[in-house]
Amino acid sequence: MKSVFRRSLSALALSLIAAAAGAQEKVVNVYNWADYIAEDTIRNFEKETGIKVRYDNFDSNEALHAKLVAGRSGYDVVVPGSHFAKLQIQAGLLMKLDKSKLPNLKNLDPAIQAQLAKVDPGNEHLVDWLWGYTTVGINADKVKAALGSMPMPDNAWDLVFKPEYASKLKACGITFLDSASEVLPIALKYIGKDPYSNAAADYTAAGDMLKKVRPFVTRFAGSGSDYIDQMARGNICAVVGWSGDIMIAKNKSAQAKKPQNLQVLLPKTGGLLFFDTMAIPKDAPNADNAHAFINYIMKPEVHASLTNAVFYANPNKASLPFVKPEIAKDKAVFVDEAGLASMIPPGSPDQATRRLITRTFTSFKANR
Ligand code: N2P
Repeated sequence: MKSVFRRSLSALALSLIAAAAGAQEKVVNVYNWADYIAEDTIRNFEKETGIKVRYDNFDSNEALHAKLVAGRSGYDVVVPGSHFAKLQIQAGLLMKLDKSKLPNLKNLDPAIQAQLAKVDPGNEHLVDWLWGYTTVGINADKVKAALGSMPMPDNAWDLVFKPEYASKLKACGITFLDSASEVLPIALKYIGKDPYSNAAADYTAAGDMLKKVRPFVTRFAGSGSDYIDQMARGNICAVVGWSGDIMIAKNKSAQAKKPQNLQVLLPKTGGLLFFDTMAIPKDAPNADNAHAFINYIMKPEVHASLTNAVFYANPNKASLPFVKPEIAKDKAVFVDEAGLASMIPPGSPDQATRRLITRTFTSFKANR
């Protein structure tokens, strides 16, 4: 009896030591956009796998890109837009995925995989997290009141790019995303240029157009700023923002019983489509756990729960039965063919062009 007791005690001690050692190793460091996950995703993953998640947010593709270029970010999973991921693949900053550890890849929609294969041939590095578009969102009641007798423009981008409209909306608030790569392709297309032009003159023209509305832009905001809350509180009239974020704000305002009539518009000259992708940095300290995390996200119920929480479409065909019906049929979330055809596809300008883009945006922001 005694020796059995002793043996079980030492077994207990051993398993405690193993658990402590295991706990030290079983970590995954995830770097993602803010407001882009369900409330229970991390908790459920931790419970199912025993891997602890350290979760941080970045506020733009530019910020994430700079971190990856600098190296040793310490992250195991990052979520760049596919167009930035293309540059990161080319620069050798991302690891090839071990598909034997990603059995749930079978759940993904071949059409989305084909989209991503354009920037990642053979789908070797990237798995889509969610997708959506940068567009103009409005507080319809406030815009109507601010415009008075002026009818809504035919191209919704006029609201934020044309002084006649923007000057009227200034008082109720115009917010732009604080990211050059989000605004410039849209601005170029709006003035009739190639959204990914590499001609300096086109950037001058886009800068001139933007300069005229600069006095009416009340704020620049990144992912993780409080712009969703500000929309939900009715403090923003028009926003150049991300589709799902605008819907999150609408939903929040309804939950707070102060519903704002927020609408995601599909402007004539197009929103800017994005596919945000999970990838593993080359120097990730916990690559196995990163694979476990990516595979977990691709479970049908999990991918559906992300869409249900943040109103972005997911790439997971098998998840559709788990997506709330009102979201599954919402064309602002799962954009239809015509909507997609109107959009600016993601693009990856070369470095010299990226400098032009940044410079144009910086002087727009600084109003000089
Ligand atoms: C943040 C969503 C970011 C999408 N809530 C932009 N890639």
